[in-house]
Amino acid sequence: MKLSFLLAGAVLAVAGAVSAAPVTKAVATLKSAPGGKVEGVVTFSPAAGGVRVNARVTGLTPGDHGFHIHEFGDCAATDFTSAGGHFNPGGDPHAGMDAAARHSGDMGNIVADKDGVAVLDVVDSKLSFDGANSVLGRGLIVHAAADDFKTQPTGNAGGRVACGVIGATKGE
Ligand SMILES: [Cu+2]
Ligand SMILES: [Zn+2]
Repeated sequence: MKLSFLLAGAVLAVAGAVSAAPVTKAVATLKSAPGGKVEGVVTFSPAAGGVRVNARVTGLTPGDHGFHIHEFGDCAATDFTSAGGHFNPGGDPHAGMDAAARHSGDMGNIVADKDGVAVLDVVDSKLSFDGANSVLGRGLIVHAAADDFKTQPTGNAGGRVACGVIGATKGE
């Protein structure tokens, strides 16, 4: 009786230690809005001065597409409005990625080539894997149109053509 109780406690302690390990890598797998054919994978990994964001998105119309982290990791609504507005824990205005004051989720535009393929490799200084700026559990949205970096609070980037939930993944 006493031994089994101790063993159960040890198992719980080990499970707790595992779940407390810091997350250092995350991924969002994008799904298309109904009728679209946008697909993609966005990965998040540690980098000096922030979080490295790598994306490869296909099935886009050629040109610029607003690319943001949104507040909620909820892609349930068919128009993806369930993901909420731009991820903005600092209460800043919407802007481009090089602006000093911007939403933490403002990553500018991805640019699709003539085949509809866009790739991105940036380090975002406003993102992290913990605390108020943690990407975990947030939403990743690709828009139909270009982000103009000015219009508040959306960048006037149009509808939402793809959505993904940013989840923890196994580190290296
Ligand atoms: Cu957006
Ligand atoms: Zn924004």
